[in-house]
Amino acid sequence: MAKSKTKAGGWGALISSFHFLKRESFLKGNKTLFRMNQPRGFDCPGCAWPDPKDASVTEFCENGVKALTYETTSKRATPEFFARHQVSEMRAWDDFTLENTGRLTHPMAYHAETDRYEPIGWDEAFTRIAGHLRSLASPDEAIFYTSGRTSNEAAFLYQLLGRLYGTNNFPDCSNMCHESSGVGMRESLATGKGTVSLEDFGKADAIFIFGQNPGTNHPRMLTELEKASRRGARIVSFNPLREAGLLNFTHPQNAADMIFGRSTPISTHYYQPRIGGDLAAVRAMTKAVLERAESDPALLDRAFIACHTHGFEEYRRMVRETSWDLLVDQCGLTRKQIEEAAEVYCRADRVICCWAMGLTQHRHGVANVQEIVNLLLLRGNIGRPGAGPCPVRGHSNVQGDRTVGITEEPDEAFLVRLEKEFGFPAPRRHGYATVAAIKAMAAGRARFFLGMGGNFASATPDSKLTWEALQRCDMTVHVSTHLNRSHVVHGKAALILPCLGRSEADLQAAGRQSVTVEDSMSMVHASTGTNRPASEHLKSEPAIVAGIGRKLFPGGPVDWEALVADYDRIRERIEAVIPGFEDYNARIRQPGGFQLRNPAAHREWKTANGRANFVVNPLPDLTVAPGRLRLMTLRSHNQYNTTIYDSGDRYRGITGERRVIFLHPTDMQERGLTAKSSVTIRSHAGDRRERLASGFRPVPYDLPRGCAAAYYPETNVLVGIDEVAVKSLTPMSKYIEVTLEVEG
Ligand SMILES: Nc1nc2c(c(=O)[nH]1)N[C@H]1C(S)=C(S)[C@@H](COP(=O)(O)OP(=O)(O)OC[C@H]3O[C@@H](n4cnc5c(=O)[nH]c(N)nc54)[C@H](O)[C@@H]3O)O[C@H]1N2
Ligand SMILES: Nc1nc2c(c(=O)[nH]1)N[C@H]1C(S)=C(S)[C@@H](COP(=O)(O)OP(=O)(O)OC[C@H]3O[C@@H](n4cnc5c(=O)[nH]c(N)nc54)[C@H](O)[C@@H]3O)O[C@H]1N2
Ligand SMILES: [Mo]
Repeated sequence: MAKSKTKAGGWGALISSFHFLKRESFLKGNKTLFRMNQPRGFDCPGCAWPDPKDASVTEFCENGVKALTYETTSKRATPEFFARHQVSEMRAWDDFTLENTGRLTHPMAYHAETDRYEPIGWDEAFTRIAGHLRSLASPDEAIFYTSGRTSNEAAFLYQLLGRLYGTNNFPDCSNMCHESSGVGMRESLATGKGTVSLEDFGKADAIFIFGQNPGTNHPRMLTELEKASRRGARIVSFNPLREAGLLNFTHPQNAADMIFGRSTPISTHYYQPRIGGDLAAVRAMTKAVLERAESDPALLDRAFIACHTHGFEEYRRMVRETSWDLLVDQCGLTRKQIEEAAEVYCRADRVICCWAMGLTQHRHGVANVQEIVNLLLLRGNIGRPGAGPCPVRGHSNVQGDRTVGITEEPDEAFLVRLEKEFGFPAPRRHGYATVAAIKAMAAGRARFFLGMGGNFASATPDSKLTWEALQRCDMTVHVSTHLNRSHVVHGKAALILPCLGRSEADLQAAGRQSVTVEDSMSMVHASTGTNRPASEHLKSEPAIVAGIGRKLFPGGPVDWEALVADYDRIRERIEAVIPGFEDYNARIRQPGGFQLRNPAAHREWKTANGRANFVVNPLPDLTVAPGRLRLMTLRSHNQYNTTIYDSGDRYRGITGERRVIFLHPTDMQERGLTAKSSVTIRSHAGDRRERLASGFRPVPYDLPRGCAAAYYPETNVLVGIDEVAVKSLTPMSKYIEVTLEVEG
């Protein structure tokens, strides 16, 4: 078995942090790190975990250090670099090599004759973009993608640009991420966001964590879990893998614990369901709760159910009619384990349920989320201190981007306010989400792609098809900080527009600007970069949008120049269009910012029936043909999505490689595989197209039989384009049916 770690943090985290600080030539005496997540500093460009009110000067984590050193690296991808390498050559490089060339320094345009990117002036770049957009037969032939690092200010201007132009084609990374949470919770509770805040973690008696690996992806969450564990709260993890960060934690900034090698146990209970088994597992828990309540009626919050909810009787009937055998068989846990988890749930007065990609990226991702809400509703665990649903977001401003209008399905009230504020007719037809955008480009129905951050080519499913789709476009444009796959798999014309990173000073006509972001718990706060920009030719994201806007709509209803001169003006317009941003400019100047009000957190239900809904969903069909495995694709400890910081995965005992597939030892034996074999993974999507990924080394691991895991984005070639979640259309990155073929 791979020697996975049983604890996170500690010296390993500290040593690794220093390694990255050194590797990226983080300057001596550089104070940048101490401005991260501070009231007057900038927000960590890593995850969306909130900053505590009393942030210590070292409110960062190992992976935050990686995210920051990645941005502040001394390496540069200059015009001289691009002159040395043809694009067809770079296309053969892996993702690490591409990004490791460092920060982009100049706007670059692709030249087909030389197969090279060559420098282009900003003005000329904006003119070309406007020219291409004008040449399209319909505004719906253009696609405006957003990744979740984009600030509120940039995102608001960006959606304004696209809607002025006439389309709602705003796919974003959220379509591949927490869309199932948003869709599920909106139907149940009329909010797409979690209802808990950081203080609630200090009050919960039990915290359930489904399908999330906080040790790697939200390391600062471990601080809250550590505190909760120390005061005796129960922490219950549901994860097919035993993840180090969910087992034990040593805070690298706690000197005594570091010196004496002490760690705090995190999970009091650890259950390893089969991949995709969570709906059955949670339903089995609600079945156990409902059965207990027959002899102990006080177990249910009957007053809450009666006054605040709808659909309880129907839900109870459905659960009663679902057999234990079916539930136990589908989730792969024993009835005893389920009863135990239900016991923890019933004994706790205040319960928080957290989740991330292990729940959302399934065909039944929306149902997974709704079942967790059903569980919470049974005992009134929402809208009171220490309790509630907590989808833990990914990108640092993915939630804010949605709040300020990045969505392919805008609601009517928003469009009406936008029209009134800016005096133009906004388009009504819903746009493409990510998967629809790929299909539209592949079919030639969309011919222009603009990416505001992110790495569309690597992050999306069905890589081969996605690459063909991008290459069919007349023009692809990327606003980026680093070279990535999306720049080398490009349209007939292609531009790279280099932008400032979060840690860099953003100087505009009115002086240094701050942007704002919204974290996982709806806190909106300012982020002010202070570093010298990586190159004098960089522009901020808002300035780039404004540059395009000026060329595309000269004399139009928006004074782009004035808005970008002083971001307070952008915030004034956000305030006018989006409810909840009253006194925006004043409130972000208070330390810590302000929290957007979530009615569901106050037991105000804005659903059509005015109640919180128990939603009944059928169990999915999770049978796989004999010999097949269920493969989940996940993140190593050394990557940020498609950005690979380094090979290896310390917590899972992997060094120096990424093309590994984690398997149950018996599954390996049955296939005659050893840790020295090399296998090709073949996926079996519904459309029966051939999808292969080769050169993977099997690694024996502690996970259930029939389950397998490998890293993203190397395995995105295996995700079929039509393998998406019901209702949210999120690609099923955690459930790919595969077989293995021995190579050589
Ligand atoms: N350092 C770092 N931080 C990050 C990111 C990063 O790449 N690097 N990415 C950011 C982004 S955009 C996001 S969305 C988040 C992602 O944060 P996570 O959701 O934690 O990321 P994944 O690596 O996809 O891990 C999913 C977890 O779900 C488990 N899992 C998989 N399938 C199932 C299942 O069927 N049931 C259950 N119960 N568990 C399952 C896996 O074993 C794994 O522990 O992190 C954010 N933060
Ligand atoms: N198989 C599989 N696929 C997945 C997932 C999975 O678990 N499995 N997870 C999905 C999830 S949860 C997500 S969120 C998506 C992520 O999808 P994306 O958000 O599209 O991808 P990232 O890898 O985060 O984007 C990295 C690029 O962003 C650029 N960048 C970095 N910082 C900045 C900045 O400040 N400004 C700008 N303009 N650009 C910047 C850099 O050029 C870098 O190359 O991937 C999804 N794809
Ligand atoms: Mo994400």
